[in-house]
Amino acid sequence: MKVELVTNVLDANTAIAEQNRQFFAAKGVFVLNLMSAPGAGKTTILEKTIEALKDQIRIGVIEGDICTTRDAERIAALGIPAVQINTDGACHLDANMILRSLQNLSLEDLDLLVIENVGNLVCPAEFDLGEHYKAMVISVTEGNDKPTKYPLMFKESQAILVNKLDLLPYTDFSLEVLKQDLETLNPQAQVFPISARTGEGVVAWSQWLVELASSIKSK
Ligand SMILES: Nc1nc2c(ncn2[C@@H]2O[C@H](COP(=O)(O)OP(=O)(O)OP(=O)(O)O)[C@@H](O)[C@H]2O)c(=O)[nH]1
Ligand SMILES: [Mg+2]
Repeated sequence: MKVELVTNVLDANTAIAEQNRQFFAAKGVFVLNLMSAPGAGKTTILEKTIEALKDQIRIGVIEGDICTTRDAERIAALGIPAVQINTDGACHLDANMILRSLQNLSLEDLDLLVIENVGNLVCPAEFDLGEHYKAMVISVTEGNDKPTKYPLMFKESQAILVNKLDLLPYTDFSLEVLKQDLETLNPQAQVFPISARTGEGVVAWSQWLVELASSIKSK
């Protein structure tokens, strides 16, 4: 009997991710993998996005954290289906965790599924979950050196949200410098300056999501 050797853990992950992607396509759900360093504002951005889009599209959220159900509780409080995955120490989500969590979500009832990954600027970008697009958040308090020091997530993301714009005057962060770095790392990325605190920029970002969710329906 022929034995298939899976050469590494990433190969195994990619195979499950591909299954997830086919499943999402069959259900007509657009899936976004949202990543960032801890505390950049992923959940707060999601809260604002849900407020903006709740009456336009049907959103569901998978929350990934090392421990606690805090983020899923924040999302569920807005009346949105939310599933919490606890990774028990792992610094990223993987495709198998997503596959198992789908038992607790009714994909038929969703247009957009956002997966909030574990707060970490490195590992989550290495693992395909079966999403259609990746997006990441960098907050202005993190410094302009992050794209060049931690390039993978910036390279892999179709959208880059620059959050905490309300704090810009108190930092030395420059949007221009970020855009210059992205010209080398990822010139195709959509950049959305945003403040989840004040709501600035939420409309443009939300509209982008609506267009993606409707594009998958029309396929
Ligand atoms: N001033 C300011 N604070 C913000 C903004 N967005 C988020 N915060 C704050 O930043 C902190 C972290 O926000 P979260 O949304 O929990 O960040 P997160 O990326 O989901 O964090 P993890 O899930 O732990 O990785 C909270 O105290 C938020 O209130 C913003 O636009 N401006
Ligand atoms: Mg969060």
